[in-house]
Amino acid sequence: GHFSYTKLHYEDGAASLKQFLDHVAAGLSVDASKEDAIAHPKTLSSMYFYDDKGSEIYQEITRLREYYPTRTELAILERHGQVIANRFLSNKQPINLVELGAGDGHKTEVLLQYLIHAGVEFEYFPIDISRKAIEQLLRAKDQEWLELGLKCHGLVADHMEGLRWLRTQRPGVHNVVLFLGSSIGNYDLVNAEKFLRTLRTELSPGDNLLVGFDMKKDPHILQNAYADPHGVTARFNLNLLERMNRELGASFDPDQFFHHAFYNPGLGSMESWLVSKCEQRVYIEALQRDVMFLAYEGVRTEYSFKYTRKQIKRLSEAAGLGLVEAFSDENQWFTDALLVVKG
Ligand code: AVI
Repeated sequence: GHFSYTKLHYEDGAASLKQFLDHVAAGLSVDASKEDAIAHPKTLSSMYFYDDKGSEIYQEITRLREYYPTRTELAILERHGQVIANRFLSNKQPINLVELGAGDGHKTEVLLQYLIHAGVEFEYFPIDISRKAIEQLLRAKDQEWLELGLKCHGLVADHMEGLRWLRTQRPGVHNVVLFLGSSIGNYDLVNAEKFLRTLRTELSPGDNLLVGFDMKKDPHILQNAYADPHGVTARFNLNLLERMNRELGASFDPDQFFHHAFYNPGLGSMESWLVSKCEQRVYIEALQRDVMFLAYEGVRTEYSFKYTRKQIKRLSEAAGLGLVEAFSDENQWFTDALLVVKG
């Protein structure tokens, strides 16, 4: 391949397995026969969806007709890419285009094309914690990017580690950070603000962010996207049980659980749950103990918060960022918000 990458993150299999185990121990320790279980159900974090199998199923989700966010964001970048590129051009300085969690790079491709054609001088730095993800991205795009004359350098790193590295390697270069695909929605509102604020501390006044937000809309549309009739999202959710079987020696029978997704208008969030079909006991070898499930007891596995323009502005400002411009599709189903680090 032509493109290089730098590995900052030392992938310690034992440490990450221990982290997963501790998370599962804490999340599944709730005894549903006790009073407080109503306010505090069993939970697991959606960040554990994304093992190799889960990432593959997620890619499948993004291609579903019912899952509108990916193609809608693609349409936004096609529609507004020129304007976005011109904004960066008018700054008249070279840019680090930094992407957090690049995925298959398909959406970014559109933006890269616009930047190149507008004559913006930039280098592209995709950052991902997974070496496999960076290698795949570089391998897939190698030839194409070479022909475009693009300079690209992958970073296998934690998001913040990667930004810190860039600051030492390319001091004073204007950063434009891409955080696309509404991943910010998987944080609750407190943690979304915390995430943006942490990001801001790694950046300098005047640096930009382009952040994808899924917008509030008719819950039927959301329902169809997160409980698709093909059962792909169900497989995605149930893979978490199989991951515990694979990695923690658990004895989950995925057929004894079902995927349940719904919109919570009080929170303004989609919620995904795994619901036990019957009263059952599951042994987790790595914990050396059983976990009990009552019939129809649920484990909450995901939030996916939906935003309004006002909330995007409020969240940004609470994190010390200014909302420069919000780019949406014609239905206002999705927004890519261009933010600036305030001085
Ligand atoms: C990765 N994240 C933005 C997706 C979402 O829409 O919250 C994950 C997903 N969950 C179910 N379908 C897709």
